[in-house]
Amino acid sequence: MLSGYHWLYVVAVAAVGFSAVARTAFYYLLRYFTDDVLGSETAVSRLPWVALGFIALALFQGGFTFLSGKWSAEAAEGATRRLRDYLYDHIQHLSFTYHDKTPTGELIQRATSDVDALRRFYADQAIGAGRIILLFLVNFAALLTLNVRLALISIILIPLVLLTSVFFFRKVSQLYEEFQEQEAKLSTTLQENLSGIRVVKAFARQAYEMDKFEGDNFERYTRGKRLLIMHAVYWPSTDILVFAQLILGYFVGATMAINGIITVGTFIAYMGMLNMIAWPLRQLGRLIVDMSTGIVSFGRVLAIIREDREPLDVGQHQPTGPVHGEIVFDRVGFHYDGETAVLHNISFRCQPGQVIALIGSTGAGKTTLVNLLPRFYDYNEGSVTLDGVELRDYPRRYLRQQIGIVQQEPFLFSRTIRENILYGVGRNVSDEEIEAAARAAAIHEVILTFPDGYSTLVGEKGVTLSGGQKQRITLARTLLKDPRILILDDATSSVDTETETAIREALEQLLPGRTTFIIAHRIQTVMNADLILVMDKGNIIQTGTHDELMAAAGTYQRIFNLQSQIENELEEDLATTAS
Ligand code: TTP
Ligand code: MG
Repeated sequence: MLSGYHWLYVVAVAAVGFSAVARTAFYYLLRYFTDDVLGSETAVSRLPWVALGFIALALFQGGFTFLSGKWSAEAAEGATRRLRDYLYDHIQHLSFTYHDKTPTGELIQRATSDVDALRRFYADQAIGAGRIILLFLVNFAALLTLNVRLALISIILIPLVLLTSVFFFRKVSQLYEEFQEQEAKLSTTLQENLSGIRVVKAFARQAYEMDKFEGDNFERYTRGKRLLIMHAVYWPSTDILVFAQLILGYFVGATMAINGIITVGTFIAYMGMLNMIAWPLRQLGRLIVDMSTGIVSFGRVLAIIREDREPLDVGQHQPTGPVHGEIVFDRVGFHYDGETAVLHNISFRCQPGQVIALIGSTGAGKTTLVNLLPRFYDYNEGSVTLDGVELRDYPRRYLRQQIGIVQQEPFLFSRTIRENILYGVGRNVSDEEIEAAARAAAIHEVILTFPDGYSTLVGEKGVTLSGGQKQRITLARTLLKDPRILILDDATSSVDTETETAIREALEQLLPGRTTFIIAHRIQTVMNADLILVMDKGNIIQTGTHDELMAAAGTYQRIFNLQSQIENELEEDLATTAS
């Protein structure tokens, strides 16, 4: 992340070095002033020059401090900007399995708060540490030129200061990690509560949610307090050590000055330099402690980066043209978690252009089955071939381009309706094509009734759509993509029977040549399919066409009878009410 910024860092540290040298030169000038100017006969005429010297040094020091701050900030902001971009990109490329098990709030926390801790590390802590080390080296070298014995006495307690820092560093790292974990938990709770706000309100569970949040928040408070107390203990404990060091140094220095071993000017300069060694080193301790937060955050960000991306373009088979759509499942088995199988022994075949319908109880594995086709997940047993080639050998990007899926839970972005419908296509599309797709999905007329038509914003800042409207827009989105293989996962479940019939008729126009999977609960939706698969508990229990399935006693026939019985009763009811 830092590549390209190394040099900026080097010059920032160099600038810090210059500013440290100016600071030390200041004490030399002070010594010269005390020893050679104050008592001399020409003092008055030399005074302005000395004053000018002090001013020049102050400007020099200030200028370089500014430059190092500017450069290190540029490097830090640049590097973290790159890191944020990279993370965003990386998170989008992680597998379905990863996203299934990682709470969104956790990812948000790591991509924001933790990245910011890293920014502070780059901007303040890394450069601050460089500054302190340089200050120490320059001042210590200067002290050595003043008096070797004094110089050595000045650092006698410094190791203790550093040891204390390391001790606190360990403590703070651990506390900070616990703190960040809890903070992530809080983000997750908040994020989930906001996405589910309608459910919360519908069940009037605000108090329960509040309790849950309060509990987590209290834990965060406790951990935050522990962390701050640890910081609070650090300062006085190192203060004592630094003061002891200063008093020791002053005492020895003063004794030497009284005995005439060093001049008064040297003693004054020595006091200044000693300060410039002792206090910054205490700051270094603090920095080391702060760095622990940067390091912990680094680890948390790295944990995401280390997750393997799901390769989009890798595949032994690199197809050139569009698929035909011949699909063969052969004894396919699949599980999500490595234990409980969700699909068992699934076998069927379909020719290009056929319509396959899946019907069956909820949780039977219908969605799971069709999710294997675009390789959202890879099957664990058996084989699936598409046009005679094992599905695993296809690059994911190709499959996802060729397969259009209307997912069971419709999701629209907070963008305009047009942008939402256009989402799946990378090419330029005319308004006529968009409208044709919307017409086929029986949503065109509805869109026209919105205030801004196709430019109406969806979601938070725009119109709130009904479930059926959303579903039909996602359908239009997939139809516009014009995929060779079309998967409709309960795509008309929230649509009334009349509209569904309209959609089905429009789809029949579009379907020729396309292999289509339709998942539905209504027999009406699936009865025209070339092949109907009846699923239960991860198994295919019946296969055939509508007529074949009706001829045999079984689940399909039972569902059909139940559904027609309900319909008949409904019609009779309506008839009696009307008469
Ligand atoms: P689904 O394949 O989602 O069942 P379904 O589509 O047939 O059901 P519905 O008609 O209600 O849409 O789920 C099959 C089983 O797999 C079910 O027990 C839940 C489990 N499952 C997971 O463990 N992880 C997942 O991501 C999904 C989608 C399902
Ligand atoms: Mg489903």
